[in-house]
Amino acid sequence: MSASSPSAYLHIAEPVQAALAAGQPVVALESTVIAHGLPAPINLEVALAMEAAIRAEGATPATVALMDGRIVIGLTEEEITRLATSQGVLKASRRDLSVALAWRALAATTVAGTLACAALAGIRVFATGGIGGVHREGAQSFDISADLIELARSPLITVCAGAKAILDLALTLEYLETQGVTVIGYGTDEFPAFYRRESGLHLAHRVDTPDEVVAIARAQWESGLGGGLLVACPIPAESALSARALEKATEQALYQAQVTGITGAALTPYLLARVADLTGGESVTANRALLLNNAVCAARIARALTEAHDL
Ligand code: PSU
Ligand code: MN
Repeated sequence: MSASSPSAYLHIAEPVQAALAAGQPVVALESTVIAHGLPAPINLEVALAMEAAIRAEGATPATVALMDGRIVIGLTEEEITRLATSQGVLKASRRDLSVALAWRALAATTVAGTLACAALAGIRVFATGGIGGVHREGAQSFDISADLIELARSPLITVCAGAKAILDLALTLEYLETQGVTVIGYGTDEFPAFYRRESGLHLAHRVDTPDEVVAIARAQWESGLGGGLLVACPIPAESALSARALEKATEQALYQAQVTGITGAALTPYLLARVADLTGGESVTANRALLLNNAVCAARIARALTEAHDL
């Protein structure tokens, strides 16, 4: 077998290619949130609204997925619709990427999968909702999302609203530290808890502007240190949910997962669906608000990055 160019497996859509070549801002978006994280039909609406929010900020969105044997960077509206409305879409973390390519499967990329693919395309900024993390009782189950390793590995700035309380947030932060991931609070001193602005967990570093994020990213990359940065941006105050309803739903979802015997890659989508059901429409509205907020924040960082320097 002759060595083949990685570009045979990589399709960068024309608008994304043009923006990258011109040094214009690009924001990568994941697709597991579309296929497995949000219920239909709001999944499609939110995916398109995130792209529109990024364009309104003067950046180019690049939603990532695997289809027809290729990594696609910058899905068309038709391709996003296919992902949002198809049954049996694979959930691709880093370990699944090569298999999905070989099988020519339709696969949505997680944070880890998206980071790995976006890095191949040279994209530097990525917006998601919540990252995966260390599951509760992860010390026994070893269920630690590959997101945490990929955040350390890929040279991107990931903007998230923290992680959901279905996870052990304290262990998640410990593990990010172990992996050497720089975690920065954006306008906050605490690690945000997705639907809620606070978790009670203090962060070592805080910034309040896109330029400050860019200064840190440049220091990290131009010094040769490399790796990724996690920017934790709390949900807007007016969209945040109260603690009590969430705790009950989370406990119940975790209990149901345990008695049903759900583990591995299926666990996060199962818990997300149960919590969404148990909290009703309210949690989905909050989810939408934080995703759009992160898209805007990421677009502003991407803009500041291209204005600062060509990296
Ligand atoms: N958390 C959410 N919504 C999501 C996810 C996490 O609130 O949609 C998705 C992301 O794509 C994340 C993935 O990368 O779940 C983590 O899955 P796992 O725990 O299996 O690594
Ligand atoms: Mn897992």
